[in-house]
Amino acid sequence: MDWGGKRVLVTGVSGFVGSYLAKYLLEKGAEVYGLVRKKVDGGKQKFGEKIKIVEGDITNIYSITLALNKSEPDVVFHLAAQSFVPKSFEYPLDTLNTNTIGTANLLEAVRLKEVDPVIVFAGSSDEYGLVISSEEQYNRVKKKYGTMFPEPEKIPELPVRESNPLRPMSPYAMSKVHGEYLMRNYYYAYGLKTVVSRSFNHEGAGRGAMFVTSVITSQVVKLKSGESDRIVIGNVNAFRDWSHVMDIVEGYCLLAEKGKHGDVYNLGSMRTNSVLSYILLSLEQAGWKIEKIETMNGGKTVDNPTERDYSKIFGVNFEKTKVDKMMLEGDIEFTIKNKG
Ligand code: A2R
Repeated sequence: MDWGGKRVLVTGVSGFVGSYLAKYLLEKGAEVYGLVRKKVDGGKQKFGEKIKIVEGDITNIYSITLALNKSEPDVVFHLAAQSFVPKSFEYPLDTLNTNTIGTANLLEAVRLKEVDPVIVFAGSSDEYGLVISSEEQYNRVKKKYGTMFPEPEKIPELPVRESNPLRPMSPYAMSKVHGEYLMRNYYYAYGLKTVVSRSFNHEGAGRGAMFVTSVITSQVVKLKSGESDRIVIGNVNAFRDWSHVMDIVEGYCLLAEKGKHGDVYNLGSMRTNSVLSYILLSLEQAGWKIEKIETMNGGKTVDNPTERDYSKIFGVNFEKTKVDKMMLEGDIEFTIKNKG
């Protein structure tokens, strides 16, 4: 799309992705309006006067209507959300209110105002929730959750396709499923030009400090500066599909241009890596070598895995990394030696 002169409204512009997206669109010549909550001055701080800040709260339909009046957008990127999964367990109603009711407010404001922008919704791969990868896992899951979840059509349910069943496992994921269905329904019911993404993890400078990649990176920095001599982290065996944030930003722009209205698209890298592999890569990049990995809380360990086992398990080649013990559950502590 030629973004030159296009009027774009970005909700969540002060957030991690919103700031990258706004910058990208400004560079492409778009006229960018950013919805920003009153207490925040993020847009101006980051983009000077180039981005047009519109004050508003997604949970308040009147402020969204005002934002639409001011911006008269050709495209809306709807990124505003409570985006942190652990917080959603603590504050499920706030999460639903922001992510689901907030989305309904935006759609309803667009419908009532009779404007006709393309609306791109930042949904999440978390909407898939529980993905069945083996018969054994399926039997365990079925025993635990009964008929609560849709049956798999095939096992393994990999790669994760848009047609996979949605089994949201957190209030955050649930709120995004509802937001997504609202988006798609407003297309079928009212003809609004909505497009939904289910984005897999995306990372880059400026990622919130509480997200796992930032937690790891800040611990590596502390190691480098001598402030600490260890990395402590839980759940290292979770696997993620990581992209750079700019790839996802470009994906959102492609969806605005080419996405089929009322439809849904995965955005991701098609590669998965474990949190442990992320830690090891970060350490390697920073010039450290893992001498030994041991459990802190007596979790199950595997002694002396070969490098081949290691590469197979984590999908990464760590030829230079010597691992004495590999932990399978619980918190772990790394004993680390300088490379030289
Ligand atoms: O917290 P603030 O005031 O800086 O604004 C955040 C905004 N936001 C809201 N904006 C208007 N009304 C609300 N009630 C409201 N609640 C939150 O959403 C911030 O600008 C943005 C969220 O930014 P992050 O937490 O950094 O999310 P990130 O990583 O940029 O993700 C963007 C989207 C989200 O929908 C995620 O759920 C999805 O991509 O993966």
